[in-house]
Amino acid sequence: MLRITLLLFSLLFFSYPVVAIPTNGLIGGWVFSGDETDISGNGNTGIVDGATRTSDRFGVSGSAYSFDGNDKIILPLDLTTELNAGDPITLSLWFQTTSASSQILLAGNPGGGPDFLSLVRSDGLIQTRLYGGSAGFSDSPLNDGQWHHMAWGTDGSTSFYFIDGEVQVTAPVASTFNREIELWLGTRLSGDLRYIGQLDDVLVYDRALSTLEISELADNFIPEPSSLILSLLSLSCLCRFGKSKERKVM
Ligand SMILES: [Ca+2]
Ligand SMILES: [Ca+2]
Repeated sequence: MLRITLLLFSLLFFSYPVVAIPTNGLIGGWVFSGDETDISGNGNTGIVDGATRTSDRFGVSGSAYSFDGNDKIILPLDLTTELNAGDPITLSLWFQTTSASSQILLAGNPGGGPDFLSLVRSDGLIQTRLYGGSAGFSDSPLNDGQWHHMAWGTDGSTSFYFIDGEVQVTAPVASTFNREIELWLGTRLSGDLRYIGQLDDVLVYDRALSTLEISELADNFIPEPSSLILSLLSLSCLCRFGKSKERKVM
């Protein structure tokens, strides 16, 4: 009975991702698990305009959003009340695209400025900007139709940029600064650079996440079928071992 319970628990635990979202400093979070609630508790529910629900990277239906080139989602997080000029910030999201033209994943300053921007370019590289300066480019094209995690930000003086938990080329953060009243997914207010692809699990922090935290965010959200099998096998072996040990003692 114990063995069956453990196996059922193991199946449940390992077949679904280990959700390890750091909550310290989380000022906005949208994981789209059935709705657009802000999981930070700040109440900034996302406003969907045209984007449609789709399966996330685990195949769970209705847990991510698809953009067809005519859509956006507004995340009404008012950074003018959350941040002072030059404060640390981390932005994190997942995307999946095959786009081969310049398109916006996320844009702050929806009036057209470059702050808090992430953009897929025609060469498939993902460019980020932060506080008006370039935070860098991805090391390689990422418009391969696979889900990728990206996180970028600054500790207040040095910018950072990670793809799938690996550090990318970074650039100094510019001194210019605009705090945004909302962030947009899929386009700018001007309506240009509309995104075609999927987006999911957008997180905003008022601090710089550590390299370990970013790596864990990327890893813990990647389903690993091989480790699932290994885990089940090792658990099964452990149960067998425990059973035979019990017999010996008796
Ligand atoms: Ca999701
Ligand atoms: Ca649409």
